[in-house]
Amino acid sequence: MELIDFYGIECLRLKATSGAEVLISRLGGQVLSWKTPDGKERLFLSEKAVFDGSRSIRGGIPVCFPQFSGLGELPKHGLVRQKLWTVDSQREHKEFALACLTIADDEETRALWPHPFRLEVTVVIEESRLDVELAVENTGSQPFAFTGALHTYLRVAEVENIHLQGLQGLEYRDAADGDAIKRETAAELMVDDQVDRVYHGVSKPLLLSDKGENLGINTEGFPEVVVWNPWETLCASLPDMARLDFRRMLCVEAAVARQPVLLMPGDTWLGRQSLVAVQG
Ligand code: TA6
Repeated sequence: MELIDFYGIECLRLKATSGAEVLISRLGGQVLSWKTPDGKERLFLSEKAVFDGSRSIRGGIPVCFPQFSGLGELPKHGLVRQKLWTVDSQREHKEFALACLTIADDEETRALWPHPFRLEVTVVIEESRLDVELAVENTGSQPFAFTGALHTYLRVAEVENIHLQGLQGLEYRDAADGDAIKRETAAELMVDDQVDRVYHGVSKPLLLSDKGENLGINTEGFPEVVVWNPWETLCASLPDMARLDFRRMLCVEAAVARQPVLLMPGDTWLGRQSLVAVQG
């Protein structure tokens, strides 16, 4: 484990003996890079990402809490993406490496959302697998409700060539079509236009195929999966993405969005996303 300076922010680099590597930013408590033992980068991080805290870092795995997207009165995707998290613990043990980052409510968060909380993000790498677990603890004396996500930006060779399996038959809210509720009919989702969908009740692993590379995507605790690609026009309007970056990324997010979680005082909620790279 080493603490390094990455574009001016403190980051934790973890390595496993397999050669797997992960880079986690204290800003946002966000994984920025995940390399499998073959040296291949699996996450998308925009070359135009901003690292000064004035906006969230575009790429990796941003943590959205206590609000997913614009589902409420708070800033989009909540309050913790631009905050400095604390490295709580880390461990490298031969074939696996693990780190825990935490953040709690402060004056700034309470001014917008009056609830005491503690979040813990645990990142584990092992061989060709990355696990990211989000724990949300209600440290106050009143219940609170939240939505949120692990807003994972996957790196793809060419988004028009990807196939995402496992969503067929599921209901989804199409945020790119006036929030219309639809049902997925395709056995494999392909992307050739803007996609912004919240799939409900996802209980089985997904498989992303990208030019002979396969990535298994599994979630626990998070009932929804969000699939997002801004496509050409929206991408061109985002100041922290290059014009053609939409071709190199696909967000497949683990989310709790449709039904907020009601968390009682002293209780902890857990959600996890696991990514497993498998040879094609
Ligand atoms: O999760 C999908 C989404 O909510 C999209 O609607 C899109 O706006 C994306 O997140 C990125 O949001 P951001 O605030 O990071 O630009």
